[in-house]
Amino acid sequence: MSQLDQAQWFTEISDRDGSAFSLRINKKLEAKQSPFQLVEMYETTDFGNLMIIDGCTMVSTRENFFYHEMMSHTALFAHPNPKNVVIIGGGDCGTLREVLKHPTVESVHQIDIDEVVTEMAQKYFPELCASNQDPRATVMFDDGIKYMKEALPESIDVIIVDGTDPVGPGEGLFNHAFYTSCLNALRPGGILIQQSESPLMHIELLKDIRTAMTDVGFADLQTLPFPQPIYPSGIWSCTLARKDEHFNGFRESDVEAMPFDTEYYNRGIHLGALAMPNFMKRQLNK
Ligand code: SPD
Repeated sequence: MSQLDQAQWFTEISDRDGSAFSLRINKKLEAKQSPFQLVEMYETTDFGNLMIIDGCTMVSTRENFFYHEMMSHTALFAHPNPKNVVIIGGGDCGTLREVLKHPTVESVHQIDIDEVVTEMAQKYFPELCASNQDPRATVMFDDGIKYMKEALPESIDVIIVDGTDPVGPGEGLFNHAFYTSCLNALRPGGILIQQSESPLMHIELLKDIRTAMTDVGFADLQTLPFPQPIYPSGIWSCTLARKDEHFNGFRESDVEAMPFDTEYYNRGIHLGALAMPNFMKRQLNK
């Protein structure tokens, strides 16, 4: 159970990074120990509602758009015609909502192992769950690793891995076996996108992710950094991996004409994220 200090601050201490991040809390809303993890909900003074899983910040009302938009639109606009999408994890449904904004998308299957996360999101982040009843969406609670292993070969255009950190239930989403299942399930030209932690603090992990994706046969990778105010270091990343083709830009004119609103994502942001900062280039040998 997370401890608040006397002045009601929640602090995520990130031992592996030698850093900590705090948010001031109005009140605790609810906490549930699921069979997989401890899910806690708080009302903050300035960031709206806050979901914490096993002591780590996951989602806040105020800033989740950075993460959810970068995890969805970068991959969907890099694909020429995404129709069938799978989300592994994603139980708060914020990524699902963004994916369903795309008119080309015909089906989205979301597989999160933990129903409690979605239960809490429906209660405390109803705006993120606003599209859950879309007829194109199927929300399932199951083992995403098993789902990908059993997926029909060449049946999916975009796979989005919106998991927790690579500890606990999220661990198996960061290895060769899982990436092989994803590669097999993607259609030619298909794209896997995964949350790939902080490029500042977790570069070794990021290198391992990229190496494993290349090892299993993905043809091309892109790692895009983006602001992430409530995660350790404040900068985060997603890594896109393309099956058997190199990335060829993204559908810039479709982004300019997109028939929906975003808070962060636009053509310039996507172009800017592709311009990898020098510290990342050096570390990733790009
Ligand atoms: N350090 C926390 C990393 C969590 C990434 N996933 C968040 C889920 C938001 N949909």
